[in-house]
Amino acid sequence: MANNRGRIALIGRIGSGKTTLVQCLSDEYQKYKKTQQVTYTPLFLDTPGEFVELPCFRPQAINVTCDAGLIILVNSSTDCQNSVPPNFIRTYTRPVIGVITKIDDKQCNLKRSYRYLQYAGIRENEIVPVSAFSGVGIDDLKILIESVGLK
Ligand SMILES: Nc1nc2c(ncn2[C@@H]2O[C@H](COP(=O)(O)OP(=O)(O)O)[C@@H](O)[C@H]2O)c(=O)[nH]1
Ligand SMILES: [Mg+2]
Repeated sequence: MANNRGRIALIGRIGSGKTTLVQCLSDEYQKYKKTQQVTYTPLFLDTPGEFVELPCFRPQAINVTCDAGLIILVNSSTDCQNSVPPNFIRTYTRPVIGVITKIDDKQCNLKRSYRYLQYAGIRENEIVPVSAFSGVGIDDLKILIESVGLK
């Protein structure tokens, strides 16, 4: 079984921007591809949105990501639905940070995203709003990732 200590795992609803964020952080070409399975790269562990959206898959989500060095819970600022239960991140013994995506979008609602991520148990100062399209916030995210470190 692969050891994920050196990887950053991304979880979040379908379409929240996890794969695009991985590509952006990896400076890869942004090309849309639905994640049907858990995808491993040397630094990232990208998961399908079904993992947090469907309660029956949630144990799977925790299983494959619990030994990651860092977990990023992704929330789209355009998403008016939440499927992450209260204090979900308390299940993890590793650091978890929150990322709010798509802040370039007209439908962006930052306040709602902060509320959802804080409801999941993430502290306000461990949440970064970003746009993978414009690049806004990506440097702040890199700084937060480095300050938290891969534990
Ligand atoms: N406006 C905007 N759209 C984004 C951004 N990041 C991702 N998207 C779009 O959101 C959709 C879902 O992105 P994807 O990365 O596949 O989400 P995933 O299901 O969480 O992996 C795609 O159409 C992306 O182009 C962003 O920063 N801004
Ligand atoms: Mg994906």
